[in-house]
Amino acid sequence: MRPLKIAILLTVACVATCASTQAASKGKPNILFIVGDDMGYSDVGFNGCKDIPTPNLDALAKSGVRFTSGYVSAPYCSPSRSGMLTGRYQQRYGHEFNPTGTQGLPTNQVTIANRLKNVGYHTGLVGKWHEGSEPHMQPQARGFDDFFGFLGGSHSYFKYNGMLRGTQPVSGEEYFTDAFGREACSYIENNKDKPWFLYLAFNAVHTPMDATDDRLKKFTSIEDKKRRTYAAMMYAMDENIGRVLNKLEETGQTENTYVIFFSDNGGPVMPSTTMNASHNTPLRGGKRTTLEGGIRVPFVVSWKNHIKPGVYNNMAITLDMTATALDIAGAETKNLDGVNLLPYLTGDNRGIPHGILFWRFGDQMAIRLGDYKLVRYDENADTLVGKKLPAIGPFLYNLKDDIGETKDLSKKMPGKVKELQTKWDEWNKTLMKPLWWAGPGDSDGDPKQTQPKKKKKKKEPSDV
Ligand SMILES: [Ca+2]
Repeated sequence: MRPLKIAILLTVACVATCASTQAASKGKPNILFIVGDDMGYSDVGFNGCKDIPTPNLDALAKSGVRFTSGYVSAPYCSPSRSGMLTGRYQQRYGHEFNPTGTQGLPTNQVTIANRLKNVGYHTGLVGKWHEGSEPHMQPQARGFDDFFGFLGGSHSYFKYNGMLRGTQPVSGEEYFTDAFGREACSYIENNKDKPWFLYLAFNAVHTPMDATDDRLKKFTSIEDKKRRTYAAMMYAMDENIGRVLNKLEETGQTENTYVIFFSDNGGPVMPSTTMNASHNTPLRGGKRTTLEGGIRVPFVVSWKNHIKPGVYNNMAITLDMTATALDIAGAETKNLDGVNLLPYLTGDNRGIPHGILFWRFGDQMAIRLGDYKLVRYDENADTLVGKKLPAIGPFLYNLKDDIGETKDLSKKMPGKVKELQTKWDEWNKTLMKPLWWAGPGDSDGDPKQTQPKKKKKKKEPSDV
């Protein structure tokens, strides 16, 4: 075939494809996922926080639905974010623990970015990835058109070593949380004429405890230095969420944007975790446990004029946020564990999204059936010895009467224990063995360990 003819055919094919993509994407809502890192359950105003103002998050919650039983699928960073990205329980594909070295979100899984891109969305990630640092596992190999951020699980908020735009290093001096807010605003402005998906993945308020002086000065009344720094870090994230929501308003996109917010796990309050002075009150336990403090998180869905503002008390999980987004975008929804929440929030469906939810994290487990929860958890949550201990239990709690998991009912209600254990065992049979295990020094994303192509030279501390 002659070159001119090939060129004409290619042009015709491209025009046809572009036209079909444009037609498929016309009128679709934008999708904005905002994720906080290691936030305490009660460290936002809408969950009762008194010493740290979060006016912008509170406004977001007020504009939409605040969930009182909103859960993540894992009690720490990478697997929790992985479940959200695929809309599936991450133990189904072996991603039960944080990756190190060449590990990452298995490439046989499709992400929400892949699925949305297939129906004409422009896709972007700003912030923390933590799903693999190898070239074939980086954001732009997993469905994201744009990427600005870092690949590991945590990072200094001031040092740009490891910050990337696409695959290229970026230098700068701006505080990371501000840089992420600015980048998110640019993304929203630049893509206003087409449907877009933005995963705004803050590393705030994960360690290291880095804050700007101007914000620290606002919290001199907080005596505990770590809590003061945490407050300044939270305030910075809240400010930047405000900038992003304002940008939606300025560009006339608020009514056409489905927004969600959650923290990727509960506040780390147990020695040997990345303790940041967060509070999970009234929940017990925290990050790295299957107690409520590890898995029940601040959780908001907002879509102006589509979702009536309110409070939702039935169980939901982050996998649902993904399923909802895919459904409203007209994207493929096969093989998901999440369900579309919209019919439940609008009242079109008077049932409940989930009668039952499950967790597995090594030898820890949990199942919630209605108000009852059966749980095995790391004994370090009780002993606070500062190292992982074998899981103890099972214990049975009625969360309706006992949200703090203080009154074990397992001896009084052996039938309920058996019922929940049997259901959990059935679910467990559908899971894979983990593709990798948490290492003895699982440092939860220490930047020294997760920089691309940088080999670990010495044992990392477990509390970074
Ligand atoms: Ca986290």
